[in-house]
Amino acid sequence: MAVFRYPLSTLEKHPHYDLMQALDERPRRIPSKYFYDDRGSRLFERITDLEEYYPTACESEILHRHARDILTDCGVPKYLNLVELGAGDGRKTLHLLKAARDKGVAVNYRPVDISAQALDDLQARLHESLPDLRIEPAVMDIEREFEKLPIDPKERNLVLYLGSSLGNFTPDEQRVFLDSLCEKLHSGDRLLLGLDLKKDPAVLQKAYDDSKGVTRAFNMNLLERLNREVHADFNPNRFKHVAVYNPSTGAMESWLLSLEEQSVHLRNLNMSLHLDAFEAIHTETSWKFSPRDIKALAHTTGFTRLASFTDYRGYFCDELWTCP
Ligand code: AVJ
Repeated sequence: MAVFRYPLSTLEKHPHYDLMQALDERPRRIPSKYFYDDRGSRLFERITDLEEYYPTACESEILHRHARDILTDCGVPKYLNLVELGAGDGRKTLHLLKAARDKGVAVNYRPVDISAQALDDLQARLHESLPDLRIEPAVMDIEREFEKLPIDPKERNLVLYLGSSLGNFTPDEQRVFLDSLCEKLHSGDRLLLGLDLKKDPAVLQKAYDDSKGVTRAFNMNLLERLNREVHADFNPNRFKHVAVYNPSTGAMESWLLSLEEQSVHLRNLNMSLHLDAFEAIHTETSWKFSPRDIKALAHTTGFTRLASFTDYRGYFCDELWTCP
């Protein structure tokens, strides 16, 4: 389970503690946050440009269409501390930033991301469209540095957690995360939460195994990253990208399946893996949500739902919540 608390134990402070633990579990895992090194973040941006990866287009449509409504539902404050978790390239957020400018809301935009490269790209891009924007990026692993989130106790906060990134946590982790966030926010602060809705698995399948192979490359990059970062000797050709919908959990799952029996050595971690033929390493679960799931999630974590916005196909939704 991800941490979301502080201080970390001595063991947890090891930079690859979570990775070593996960590789030792059965089924073996690589934590999903490892996708987002600089190369992985760029690959993810290419995914978001794919026709088949609908979530980004849907959420962009929602934010474009409803940016003003969202600010109205935030009470159109004079000043807004806008914290974005896992901001990535920030393209969707531009709609909200422009609406704030047009409404005279002074925004301090504080994008948080695990990739420094992604934040540099974002800053350069935003500087072109909104040269006067006040922006304070922060490189951060929100699982391990939750207490460092740049929430301002003296100002109105709007936290953005878009793209259904929450869906990469297990349901238990989702609740713990939202509980902790609600506790950290003040009465009247807002959360805009992007959630991918349950839908025909055929649509999901194409989104997570696209015809150009970008998602495959994104998944394989995990192995290449470990080769670079901890001097492992994975041979990506000996693995297969597998993306499947699990109807019993209502989630998409991504795996790296070993095509043969093999041993892999991770030199800097002092660790060897023996993989059987067709043994699979779990790399990501992308939970999908039903309207009932969403209601329950808000209810059990102490948030009040203010509004829900969806795209024309009804594939995705952005939920605006507040803490009492
Ligand atoms: C945007 C991080 C939630 O699960 O859909 C895209 C990442 N993985 N294609 C998702 C992802 C494979 C993604 N998140």
